[in-house]
Amino acid sequence: EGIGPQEYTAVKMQVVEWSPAVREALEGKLGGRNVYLVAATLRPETMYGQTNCFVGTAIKYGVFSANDKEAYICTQRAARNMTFQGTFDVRGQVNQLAELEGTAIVGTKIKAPFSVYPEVYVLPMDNVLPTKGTGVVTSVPSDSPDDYATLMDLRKKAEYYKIDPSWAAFDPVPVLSTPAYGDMSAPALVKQLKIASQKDVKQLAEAKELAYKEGFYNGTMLVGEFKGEPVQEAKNKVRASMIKNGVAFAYAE
Ligand code: A2H
Repeated sequence: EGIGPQEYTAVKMQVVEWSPAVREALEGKLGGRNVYLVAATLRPETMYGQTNCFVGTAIKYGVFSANDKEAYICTQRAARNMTFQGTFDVRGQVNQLAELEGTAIVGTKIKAPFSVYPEVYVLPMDNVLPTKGTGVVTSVPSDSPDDYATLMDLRKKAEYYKIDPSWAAFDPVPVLSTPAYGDMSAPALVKQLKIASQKDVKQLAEAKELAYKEGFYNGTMLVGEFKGEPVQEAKNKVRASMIKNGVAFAYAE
C-alpha cells in the first residue's frame, strides 16, 4: 500500500436468495429494493473466476438505501465513505434500513457479475478486516492465496464452519496465466510455501505479494472480453466494462 488513496472496484453482488436467518430479519424493511452485497477488490481483471463471496463472522453489516430501487450491504464505515463519493441518492446522508451479523448472511445466494459461475454463495472468512474496503470480499481462489486457503479450509471442515458443503463446491478456474505460476497462481503458491490454512497469515502475506506482482507484470488474460491481453492493460478495461454494465462502481479510501 502506497501513499494516497486506494482505488477499489466495488462489485455489486445481487442477492438472489436470502439465508433463512436474514429473510426474517429483513421482513418489511426493504421497501421493495433489490439488495446487493458490495465487495471491494483491487483485482477487477480476476472477476471471471469468482466462486463465492466472503464476510467476516465477527463483523456487523448494514443494509443501506442507495436509492428507491437499490440497497447495499457493507460496513457502516464504508457506507459513510460511499455517501461522500456520491454513491447514494443524497450525498452526505446514510439511510440504514437494517443491521445484519456476518454469520447470518452466510448461505445467502448471490449473483457474481462477470464470473463463469453466475450464482454463488456467501461464506465465512476469519481474516476479513472491518477497517478495510467494504468488509465484503469476493473470492477468486485461482489468484488470491487467502481466498484459496480459506475455501480449502471450508471444504475440509464444513461442519465446524457451519456451512452446507454445496456452498463451497465451485472449483477455482483459470483466469490468467503467468510464466512463474502457470494458470492458477494461488494454488501453486499455497503449495510452494506450504500454507496449510487461512491461519498461516505470515506466509499468506508473502504469497499474496508474489501472486500480485507476477500477475500484474507478467500475466496474460485467459478468459473474457480481453482474452490474450496483458493483465496490465486488461485490468482497467475490465473495470470500465463492469462499471458501464452497472455491476460495479468506483470506491476509494
Ligand atoms: B482482492 P489491500 Cl484475485 N479484509 O480481490 C481483508 N481483505 C480484504 C478486505 C477486508 N476488509 N477488503 C478487500 N480485501 C481483499 C481479489 C483479489 C484480491 C485477488 C488477489 C489478491 C487480492 C479477489 N479476492 O488482494 O490491503 C480483496 O481481495 C491482494 C492485494 O487494500 C482486495 O482485492 O491492498 C484486497 O484484499 C485489498 O487489499
